[in-house]
Amino acid sequence: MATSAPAKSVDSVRIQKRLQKVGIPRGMRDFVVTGAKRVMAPGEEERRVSYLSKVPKPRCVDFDSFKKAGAGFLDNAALPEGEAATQEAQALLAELKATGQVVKPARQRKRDFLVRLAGHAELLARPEIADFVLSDELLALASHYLGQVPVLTRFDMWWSPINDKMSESQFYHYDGEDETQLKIIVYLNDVDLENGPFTTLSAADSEKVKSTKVFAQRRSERLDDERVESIVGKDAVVRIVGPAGTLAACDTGRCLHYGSRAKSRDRFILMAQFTKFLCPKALVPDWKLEGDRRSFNPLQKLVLNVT
Ligand SMILES: O=C(O)CCC(=O)C(=O)O
Repeated sequence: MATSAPAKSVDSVRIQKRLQKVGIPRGMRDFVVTGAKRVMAPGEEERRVSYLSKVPKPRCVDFDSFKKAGAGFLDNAALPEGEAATQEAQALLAELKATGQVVKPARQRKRDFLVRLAGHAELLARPEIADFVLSDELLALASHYLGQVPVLTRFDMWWSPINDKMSESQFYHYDGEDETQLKIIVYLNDVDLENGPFTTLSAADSEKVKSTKVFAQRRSERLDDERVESIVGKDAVVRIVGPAGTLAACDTGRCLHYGSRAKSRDRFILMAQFTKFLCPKALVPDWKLEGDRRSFNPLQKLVLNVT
């Protein structure tokens, strides 16, 4: 596979906004963006699909069960890089706290239950963290799950301060970027039922909710617990609780999910998002990796879309 130049892409977020402004419906907008991505990088998606034959199957989940459920814990033993990444991210967090950077930005008053503390540039500059998010095992999971070598579209550290809010992503919802995508979650402190665990339904249970009148057939829909649980029952709810270092993955395009209902203590996480190359609503980011001159292998280059 040629990795001589990063695949060209389009600013899907900007195009989506412009088309929305002039009243183009969602389905048509997605069609236009996907088409534009295809034109800018002919054959790229097909190359990413065929590269899959070179990627071993993941061992950090029972793959067939995971594929069906769309969400679950990852086995730390199969992802040994997770421990060093957690420690390094905790060290970064300690630095941010010591330098007074763990503060709620004034402009983010509405969404102050989930605050971004660090982005991909700071995280990927730390080898222990990059080695985890670009580990063979994690990329095997994301690639086989999505049926192609995906793009790492976001990678951030998030802080969920204690809050008594109930808004936006604290309600059950699907993520809007694509109908399938994969988010990887790493807990940086212990998370129990009181400090806002990431919470999800399986893809099948989500589908049950989606097929009823409760769901208004808009992907941006937010649903309260009562309405959801009246359909699938309380036992269907999967709460990702565990000590610092807990690893989980969720297809937030297929699984209704929520989080950050932090009542007793703050929650700190790393979250990486992998999407298909032609994802209609995610950027193929222009990763700025100047600070990091380590060499990436061909699979990592594809995931980062760098040369
Ligand atoms: O705060 C959380 O745990 C949920 C975040 C979320 O909904 C998302 O990243 O899609």
